[in-house]
Amino acid sequence: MSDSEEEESPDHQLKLVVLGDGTTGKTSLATRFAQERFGKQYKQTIGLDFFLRRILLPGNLNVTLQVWDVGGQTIGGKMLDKYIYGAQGILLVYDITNGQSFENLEDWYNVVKKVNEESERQPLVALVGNKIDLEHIRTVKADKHQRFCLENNLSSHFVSAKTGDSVFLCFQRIAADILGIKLNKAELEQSQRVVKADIVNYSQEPVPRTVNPPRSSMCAVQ
Ligand SMILES: Nc1nc2c(ncn2[C@@H]2O[C@H](COP(=O)(O)OP(=O)(O)OP(=O)(O)O)[C@@H](O)[C@H]2O)c(=O)[nH]1
Ligand SMILES: [Mg+2]
Repeated sequence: MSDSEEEESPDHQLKLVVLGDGTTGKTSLATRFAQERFGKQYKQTIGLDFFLRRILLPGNLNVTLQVWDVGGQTIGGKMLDKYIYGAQGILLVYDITNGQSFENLEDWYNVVKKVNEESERQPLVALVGNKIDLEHIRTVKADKHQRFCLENNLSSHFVSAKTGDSVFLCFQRIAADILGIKLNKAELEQSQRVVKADIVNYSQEPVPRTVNPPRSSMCAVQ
């Protein structure tokens, strides 16, 4: 097979939906992953934002991750079910320094379960403890996190959107798990380094804030 043929291997597309209370760092995580940036200033997400990044998994597999960054205020709203529908992966995000944000994940998870009640294929659900740079003021104990994972069969992640610690690894592991690909130690170590290649700058600055995403964006999702 020639190089050009190899490059043309079809992309996989995965829809990942990021859920959790306001200020837990969902937008920061998505921005860190897709654009290698972090902003200290908080700008509430109204409705939904989109981010996109292509990654390469073992076996020369190109995977485009569509990250649906859902505003924390959407819980209880009419649109939330629609945002979650069709996701292959769900990231349940809490702030390790905010116990309430962990307790409230139960509500977010219940919505996910309800939306997928009737569907044959269940999304992979990941529990993501963010802000591990603030370990010294952690209030949610790691064993609580682990118990929630075990009880619900969730994949477990601790990250910092601020420092970038384990953020790429988190998205890479989720994508690999969804596609049934095993990552070896070298690949996991590689992803711990800051990877700047292959960034698809989908959300240009300033990041658009849309209550109802444009139809074209919605239709792009399979
Ligand atoms: N120290 C620290 N601060 C963080 C981290 N991630 C996010 N923040 C800060 O937390 C605040 C909220 O971050 P956002 O990413 O906007 O939170 P969000 O979950 O998107 O909030 P909503 O859009 O309201 O749902 C911002 O001031 C961020 O700078 C982190 O890993 N460490
Ligand atoms: Mg946000």
